[in-house]
Amino acid sequence: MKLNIKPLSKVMGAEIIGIDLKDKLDEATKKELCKAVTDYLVVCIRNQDLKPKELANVSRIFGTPKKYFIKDATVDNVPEVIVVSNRSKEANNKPKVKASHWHTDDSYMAKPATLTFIYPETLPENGGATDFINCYNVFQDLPETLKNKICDLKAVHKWLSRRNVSEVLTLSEDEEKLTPDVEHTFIRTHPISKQKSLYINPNRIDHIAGFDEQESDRLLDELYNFSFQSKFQYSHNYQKGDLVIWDNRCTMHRANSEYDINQLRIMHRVMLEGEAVS
Ligand SMILES: O=C(O)CCC(=O)C(=O)O
Ligand SMILES: [Fe+2]
Repeated sequence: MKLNIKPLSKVMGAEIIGIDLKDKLDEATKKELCKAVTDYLVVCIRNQDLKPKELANVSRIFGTPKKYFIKDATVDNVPEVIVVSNRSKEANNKPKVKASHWHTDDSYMAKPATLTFIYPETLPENGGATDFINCYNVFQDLPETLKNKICDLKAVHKWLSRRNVSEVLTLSEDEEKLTPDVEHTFIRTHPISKQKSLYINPNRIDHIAGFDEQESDRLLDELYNFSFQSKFQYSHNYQKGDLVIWDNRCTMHRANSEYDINQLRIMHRVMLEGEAVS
C-alpha cells in the first residue's frame, strides 16, 4: 500500500491519510510509516479510533512501548498508556496545562524514549495544540563558536532539575531509584538519519558537567534562546482522531497553553523503549 503523505509545514511535520492502523498492515507499509517519522520528525496519522490498549498495540509497529515507571499516571490495566490531562490530580483537579515548556521526553533516563505517541481523548473546542522544534535545524544554524563550545560537553539531566520550569510529579522512594541523574552529550547523531541535532531539555538539564552554576546557566540560556526561535517551530492543532508521533532524538515540544483552560483536554501518551545518546 502506497501511503498518502503530505507535508504540514516547511519546517517539519507530515500528515498521513487513508490508513487505519488497526488493520493488518504488510511489512512494506510498516516500513514506510517508520520512514515517514524519520523523514518528517513529526507525523500525524488522521482519523484513527484508538482505545488505550489499541494505542499501545499500534505503537508496536514502530518499536517496543515502555511500561511507564509511575503506575499512578497510567490508564487502568494498560501500563504503557499515560494520561496527560489539564486537570491536575495533585491539586484537586484544578485546571493546569502540563508540559507547557520546551522539552524532549524522557531525557532523565540513561536511554531516553525514541518516539512518543499522543492520541487526543478529549479536545478543547479551539486550540490545545502541541508545538514542536526541529533540533536538526537548530544544530545546523547554530553559530560555529557555540558548536565548538559544546562539542565535548555533557549536560546533567535530572527528574527534578534546579532549572525546572514545568511541574513534575513527586516520586516515591522506589521511583526515585529508577531515575538517577544522567549525563548526555549536547550533540546527538540520529542512528537512522545519521544527522546531527542539538539535544537539550530545558526542563530537565540541571547544569553542564564540570561547570559552575553561573557559567553553566549562561551557556544553557544562550543555547535555549537560540533554539526557541520561531523559524524552527511547527505547531500542531489537533483534529479528532489524530495520532501524532514524534521523534524525541531530534525534536523538542511543549503543550501550547493558549486555549480555554476551563475546557477539558485529555491526551493518551505512549513512549517507545529508548537508546543511549551518542
Ligand atoms: O500535551 C501536550 O501537547 C504535550 C504533552 C507532553 O509533552 C508530554 O506528555 O510529554
Ligand atoms: Fe512531552
